[in-house]
Amino acid sequence: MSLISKLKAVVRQTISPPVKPVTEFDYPTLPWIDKKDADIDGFLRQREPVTDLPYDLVEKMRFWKANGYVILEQAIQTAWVEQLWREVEELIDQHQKHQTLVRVDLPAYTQKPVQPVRDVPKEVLNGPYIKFMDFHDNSVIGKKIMLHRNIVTFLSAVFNDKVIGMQSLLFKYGSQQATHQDFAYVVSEIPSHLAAAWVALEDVHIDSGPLFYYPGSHTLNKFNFGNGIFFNGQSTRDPNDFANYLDKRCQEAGLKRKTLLIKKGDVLLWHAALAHGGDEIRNPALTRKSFVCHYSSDKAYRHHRQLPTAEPIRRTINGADVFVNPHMPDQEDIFDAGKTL
Ligand SMILES: O=C(O)CCC(=O)C(=O)O
Repeated sequence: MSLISKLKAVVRQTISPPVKPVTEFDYPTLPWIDKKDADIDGFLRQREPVTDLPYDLVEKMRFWKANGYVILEQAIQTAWVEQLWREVEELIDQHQKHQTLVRVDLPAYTQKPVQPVRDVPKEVLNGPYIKFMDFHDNSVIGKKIMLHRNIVTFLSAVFNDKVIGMQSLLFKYGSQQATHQDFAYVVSEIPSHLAAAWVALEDVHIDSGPLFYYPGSHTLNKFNFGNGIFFNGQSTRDPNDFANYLDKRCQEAGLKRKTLLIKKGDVLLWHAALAHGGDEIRNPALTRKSFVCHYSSDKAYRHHRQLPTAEPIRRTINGADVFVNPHMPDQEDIFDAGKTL
């Protein structure tokens, strides 16, 4: 590069305006159902009709648009839910053998909250403030639940695209997490192309720290972390500010907080911007076993978040994909009893 071109580049860099922070979802790339004139009946008329669903797709899509969530009752067969939990118990029991990552939100772990389960004592893994991360990588039944037909049929209609399972979390106890919206933390290439499933692995007791959520909150104006709508190292405001903003805005907008008291095998699906969190655990003896999966669309999630430079290896179930964990390919599907279910 000549000296003149170098100088020109420096001048361009100095005078170019700073990148504007993102303060809202980009309207043109919103999932079609989130646009003002979304015609749900027209959309479904143009698609192959889906039969044998345990719910009414049109009715659920209308409900989703208005409320930002749906509940699919008895969407996952009991044998699958029980197999997944047996594997989690085995993971905890035989933790010395396993590399699955776990997030521990306890004071002793603040320096290094994410660790392989083999490095965390069994008593800690068996207690609260624990999130097992991406166990679906290791488990066939985890993948089959994540990409269950009853879930991906609904979400592929919402995105009008192939569904991609992005990540998952497993909980034995309630999270007690403050109110939040997932797009701030789980970011795909098109941030509005995000949805989540909360699969009840047992009946939820009101004192176990159930999930709570604000129906209709998916259309509220977004919180600004000081550097836009995503929480990261440059943010000047934190998750507590986010929670306070959301609780206040929901109250001002007259949105009522609901508590999720669903049964084993039921599923809550929620929108990228539904405000939700984990309620206080009022009885510490009560578990609240649950499997949370996050999804995006094929258009918006092209690469594994931990290796964006490589072409992902895909596993396809019910027309939806999940990517093999590029850092632990030898650990993929080591829990394989789900193959025969
Ligand atoms: O299950 C919970 O208590 C919280 C889960 C949650 O908020 C999330 O994964 O986004």
